[in-house]
Amino acid sequence: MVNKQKDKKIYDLIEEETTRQKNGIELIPSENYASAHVRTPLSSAFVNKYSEGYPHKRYYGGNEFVDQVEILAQERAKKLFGVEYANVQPYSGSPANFAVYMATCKPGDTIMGQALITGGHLTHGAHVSFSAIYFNSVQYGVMTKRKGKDGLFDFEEIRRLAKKHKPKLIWVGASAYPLEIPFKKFAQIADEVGAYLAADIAHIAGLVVAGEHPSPVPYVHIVTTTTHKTLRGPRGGIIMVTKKGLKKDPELPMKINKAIFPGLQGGPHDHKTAAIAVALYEASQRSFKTYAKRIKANAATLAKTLMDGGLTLVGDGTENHLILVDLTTTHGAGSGCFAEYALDAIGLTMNKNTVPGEQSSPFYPSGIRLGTPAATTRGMNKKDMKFIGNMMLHVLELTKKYSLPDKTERKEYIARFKKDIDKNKDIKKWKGEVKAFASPFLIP
Ligand code: DSN
Repeated sequence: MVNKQKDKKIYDLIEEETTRQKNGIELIPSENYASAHVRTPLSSAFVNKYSEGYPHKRYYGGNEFVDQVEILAQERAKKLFGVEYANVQPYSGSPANFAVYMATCKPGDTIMGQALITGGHLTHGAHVSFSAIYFNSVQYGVMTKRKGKDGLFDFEEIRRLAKKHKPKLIWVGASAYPLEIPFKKFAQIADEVGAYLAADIAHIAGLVVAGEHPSPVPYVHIVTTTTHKTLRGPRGGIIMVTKKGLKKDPELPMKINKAIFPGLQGGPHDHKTAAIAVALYEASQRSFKTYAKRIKANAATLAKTLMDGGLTLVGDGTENHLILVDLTTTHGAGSGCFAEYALDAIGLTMNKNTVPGEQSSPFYPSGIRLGTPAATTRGMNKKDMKFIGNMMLHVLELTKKYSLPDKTERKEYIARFKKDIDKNKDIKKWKGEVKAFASPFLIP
């Protein structure tokens, strides 16, 4: 606890953020609430330590307990995900992915990943990221309509691109994809062209370990994840190598270790490693399986409520924790920014997002992305999802009258829109209702 007398400014900001979280409902699908057990190591004595290197091979003294913590985290990750090797030092998901590039490619090599605008991640080859600046990035997209078991993936096109460009590394895994990912299909293509296949399961890791989403482990060579999304740990990352990965390249673990340190990072954040170990323990418990099941059941109910209310969902629903609302036909291209602002104004936090076939731009996208991991952690159930869905429908009815103007008029128009929303009587009333509804649900 920050002492109010010693640093009132930070004390007050923490109080305000705590109140914001309590009175609203967190629906950003990549956010969650870590338990008190997970949060405790973050302010433990491990926060004071430096430990460059790996267990029993450090560049600093005094690491006998850090070593045990890191080995415990590695072992728990290996057991939980069913992999041969785990590096628990990445500061987060992007550095984890950077290290995978360093371990498998040379600058200039060709890599392939799902385009950001269609739900992929920045680090899978988006033109503004290191992954396209230092590598030759080929991007695959998704279709606007699902194709049976393939979801939104067009495997003919992905295979064609892979055969044409012969990437060294292919990424599978997304930040805004509402359907199950058919890892086996990606593996067939990667194997045909001799590429490394890396699954970035940051969003779905919690579902995977609970058996609520098929695991990529039998099919891919490398798995990366963040630890703070559905996995419900502290902010951090893990890189893993599967049996198949070891078979392709027995030196992969060594290459990944070297890529993380000294290639990319300095001292690992040992306090966080301890928290990751606790989170992995929690995720191995039976209660976590129940939690993951409920995340999906809640997402399905919320998706149905929104569709029954006339909204269009990418993939016609959800098969995981995430929902992507495509507002293009109902509200107009670029209307995600109005939706995000107005929903936030009543305490429903989610993010504007591009949609497959995007007709606007990443800063003024045509969709909103939401999910149920955090609300489920607070104990909300299917009935509560109906309340959230109906509140969203009210707000989105109200934002229908706003549409994104030309670039020249945007600044003034959006400023006027925000003023309208801030003084709107219905918004104020709904904000009160969301607060009354949400505040009794405890945050761990
Ligand atoms: N920022 C994360 C997300 O929201 O999905 C991806 O890294």
